[in-house]
Parts: sequence; C-alpha cells; structure tokens
Amino acid sequence: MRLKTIHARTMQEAMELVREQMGAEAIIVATHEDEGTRGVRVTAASDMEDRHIPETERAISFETLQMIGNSLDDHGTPPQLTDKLLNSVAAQAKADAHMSLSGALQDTYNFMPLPESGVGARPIMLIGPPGGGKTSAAAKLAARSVVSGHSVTLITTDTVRARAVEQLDAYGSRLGLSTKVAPDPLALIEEIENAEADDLIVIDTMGVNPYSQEDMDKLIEFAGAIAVEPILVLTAGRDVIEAIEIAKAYEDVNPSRMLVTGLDMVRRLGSILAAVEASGLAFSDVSPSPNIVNGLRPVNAVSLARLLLPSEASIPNNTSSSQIAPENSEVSKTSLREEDVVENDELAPTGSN
Ligand SMILES: Nc1nc2c(ncn2[C@@H]2O[C@H](COP(=O)(O)OP(=O)(O)O)[C@@H](O)[C@H]2O)c(=O)[nH]1
Ligand SMILES: [Mg+2]
Repeated sequence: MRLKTIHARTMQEAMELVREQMGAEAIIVATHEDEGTRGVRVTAASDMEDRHIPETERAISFETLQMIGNSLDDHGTPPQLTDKLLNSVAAQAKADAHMSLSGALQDTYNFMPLPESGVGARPIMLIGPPGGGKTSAAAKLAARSVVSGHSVTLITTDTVRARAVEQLDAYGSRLGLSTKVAPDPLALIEEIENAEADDLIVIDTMGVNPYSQEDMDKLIEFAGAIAVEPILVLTAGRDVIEAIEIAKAYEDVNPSRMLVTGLDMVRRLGSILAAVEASGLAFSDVSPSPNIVNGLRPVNAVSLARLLLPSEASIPNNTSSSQIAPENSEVSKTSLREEDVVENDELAPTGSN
C-alpha cells in the first residue's frame, strides 16, 4: 500500500505510530487535526519512490483522500472506521473520489437489497425498537411488490401497541391486501403456511426495547418459530455508540440485514456506517421518506458513496446536480436527488402510530 492513514490522540502519537507501522522512511504527506476531542489523522506514504510519481499518475491524490476523510468526519464516522475506509480507498486503483469510496464501501460492507418477489425468498420479518419505522417499512415493501406485479401476504404479530393492527391494515387495504394477525408464534406459523407459494411474506412485529430481555425473548419466540429472515429496522441519526449497541442487542434474533429509515431527517450517516460495520449486518434498503409508495430504495456501494460525499465530488458528469440539501450544508447530504422525492403520495402516512 502506498498510502496509509493513521488516527491518534496527538500529533506526536500519530508520528510514532507511523514510524512503528510503516518504518522510519515513511513520509507524512498530509495531516488533519480534528476540532474537539477527535484527535489527529495523518496520511503517510511508505514508498520513497512515491514522491517522484507525478500527482496525476497516482491512484488517488492526497487531496482527494483528505476530502473523503473530511466528508466521513463531517458525517460523524468514528475515527477508527474512517481510517479503515481511507486505507481501503488508498488501496483502490481509482483516481476518482466517488469511485474509490464506492470500492472501499464495497470491500467493507455487504449490500443485499430485499426482494420484490416471494419466489425463493424466506418470509421477511421486520424487527427493531419502537418507532423505528417497522410498520411503515412493511407497507413500503408490500407496496413495492404490489406495484411491480407480485403477490404479497402481510402479517403482523404486533398486538401489543394500541391500534398497531389498524395502522398496518390501513396501509394494506389501500394496496388491496388484508392484514393477517398472528398474536402468538403458532398463529404465525399458520399464517405463513396459509400464504400462496409465490407470495412475498412481510411480517411486522411489536417494537422491542433492545435492553429488555423480556421483550427480546418474546421476539425470539416469534422469529424462532419458523424459518424467517429477520431484518433490523433502525432510524438514522442516533449517537454512534448508541446505534452500535442497539444493533448488537438484536444479535440473538439473528438478523441478516439492516433497513435504515428516516434518511430524509438526518444530515449525518456516521452512526449507521458504524452500526452496520460493528454488527456485521448487510445493508438492505434505505427509506428516504415517510411515504409508502416509492418510499424505499435499495442501497449499494455506489449510491452510499454518493450519500457520503459532497455533491460536487460525487455526481458523475452526466447526472443532474440538483439536490434537496441546503446549499450551505457542510455535509453532503446528498441525501436525495429531486427525482427521488415522492410527492402527492396517495398512501401518505395515516399518523396512527
Ligand atoms: N420522515 C420519515 N418518517 C418515517 C420514515 N419511516 C417511518 N416514518 C414515520 O415514523 C413514525 C413511526 O413509524 P412506524 O412505522 O409506526 O414505526 P414502528 O413503531 O417501528 O412500527 C411514523 O410516523 C412514520 O410515518 C422515514 O423514512 N422518514
Ligand atoms: Mg409498528
């Protein structure tokens, strides 16, 4: 590797780490001091010859690497994860910021969007803390499948929250679906077995306090009753450590992927990057809107890189630069291009939650 970034508490500590990890001949090519308590990051080149390679012929320029690092910092990404991503960026044989960050994200994360058709798919069980967007996500998944011509069975196990069944049924009935209610694991098995073979089965569940063993045990009973695929539904924008701990708290339910909601309400994705990495889940889809129709987007390394970088760095030449982020936003907030925003949604949220 020609470039390496190292994070440390002080510049002296960073220099020592560079010498220790890369040898006495390593050259510091860039330093970045974080305000507050986040310490310093140095970028070093270990190959003396590197200095003589013209900037344009290097895989990635120091300035581009710095810019990507600053963007990740602006998103509140934990320093160790930023370092990991930057070292992967430096190892990509691509000069373009967007392409090299995409490559690093591809190497760091798994991306597994949820299916539209039930053929060959396990029933999808949406799990997570209360208010995370599970019921909305169930309706969004159902709507996506119905719109693309697939059949859906919608089930809820949430007989705990007041009007939870009505909430899902309000969405489902407008899609022409009747919501099945499974108050206990046996009823869930029965409803799944009653579904047509090709149906995409979407199961909404009660909100589970991640730190309540009693709540978690109840969820485990439902998730363990029959082969389902638990998907952790989390809202973006939490504190980094909180997000990591919440994601890890669901490990016993064996989720495979994370569906991130509320992207329209945040400017920083660092906590999500950290929670997905720490929990080892794959990214599935993201929700950039409360709307049910068209309220879900599959996410991949390329679109995630676009969300993380400032717009001018991430937009390929042939794409419109229109963004809904305020122009003075320091963070890319990319979030969405205008064409992604769904308006006049007939299935706007009912507010019954
Ligand atoms: N802005 C926005 N609101 C959302 C999103 N997903 C869900 N919501 C809203 O968040 C609230 C809680 O959602 P709900 O699906 O009931 O959460 P649950 O308790 O996990 O089932 C509702 O008012 C939803 O309309 C999203 O992606 N963006
Ligand atoms: Mg709900």
